[in-house]
Amino acid sequence: MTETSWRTGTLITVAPTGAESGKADVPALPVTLDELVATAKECEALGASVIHVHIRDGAARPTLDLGRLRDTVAALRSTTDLIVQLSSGGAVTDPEADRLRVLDAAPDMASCTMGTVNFGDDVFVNRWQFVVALHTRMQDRGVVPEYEIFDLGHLAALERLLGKYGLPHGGHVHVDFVMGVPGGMAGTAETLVACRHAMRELPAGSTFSATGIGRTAIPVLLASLAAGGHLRVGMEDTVSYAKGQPVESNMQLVARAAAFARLAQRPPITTGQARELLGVPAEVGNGG
Ligand code: KMH
Ligand code: ZN
Repeated sequence: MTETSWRTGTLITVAPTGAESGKADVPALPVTLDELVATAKECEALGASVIHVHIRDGAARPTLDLGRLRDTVAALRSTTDLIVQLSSGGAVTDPEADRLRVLDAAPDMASCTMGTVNFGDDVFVNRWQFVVALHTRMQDRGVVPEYEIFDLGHLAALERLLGKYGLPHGGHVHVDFVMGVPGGMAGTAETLVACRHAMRELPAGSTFSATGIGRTAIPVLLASLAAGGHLRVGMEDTVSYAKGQPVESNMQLVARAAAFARLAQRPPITTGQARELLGVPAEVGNGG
C-alpha cells in the first residue's frame, strides 16, 4: 500500500464554533471547554489535523479572555495531537488590542486576516498596520500564521506583507480562502481557480485550504480538492448539512470532508504530517 504523505493527502481543519452563531439558535454548537475538547478528540479521530478555535464565555458569548484562551490551548494540547490555531479575528466587535493579545496564549498557529471585508451587515476591520503588527508579533513569538483570504486583493496584500516583513515563523506560507461571505469573494469554483492562479506571486511551495460559507460549502470543497488544495470545515462556516437539514455536529462535517478527500484519492493526512506541511514544530508529550 502506498503511504499517504502531506504531498499527496489532504489537510483537514475543523472550525467548530466561530463567533457568529448563538447557542440558542444552534444547540449543537460546542461552546464550553468540555464540549470543545470532546469535539476536538472526535474530529481528530475522523481525520482533522488542525483546529481553528474561537471560544465563548460562561454565557456562551464570544470572548477573547486570555485566561480562558490559555486554558483552552492547554486542554487541547493535553487531550489531542491537533495543531491548535487560535482565531485572532475574534468577533467583528473585538478591539485590535484584544485580538493581538490572543498570541499571549502561545498557540501553535493563529489566523491573520489580510484585509478589511464587508461581513454581512457588519465590517470585519483589518487595517494594514494591524496586519503588520499581527504578522511581526507572530514572527517574534514563534507562532505560525494561517493567512485568511476573504477577497482576491488580500493575496496581493500578502505578497506585499511578505516582501516588506519576511516569511512567517517556520518559513512556510499557508493561506485559507474563506469564500462566500456576504461582502467577500464568491464561493465558486471559478473564484477558487482565480485565487489559485493569483498564488503564483507567493513563495514557491505555498499551500492553501478553502472553506465555503453556508451553501457554498460543497462547491468550494470539491473545487479545492480538484485544484490541489486542502479543506476547512465546521460549524463556524456551515450550520446546514443540506437544504432544510441542520448540521448535527462538527463530526458530521469532518466525516463528509474526509470521505470526499478519500474519493479524490487524497486521504486525510495525520497531525504529524500536518506539522511537517505547515512548519509547526512537534509538541512533546501531546496526545490523550
Ligand atoms: N469571526 C470573523 C469576524 C478568523 O477567525 O480569523 C472573523 C473570523 C476570522 O472568523
Ligand atoms: Zn474564525
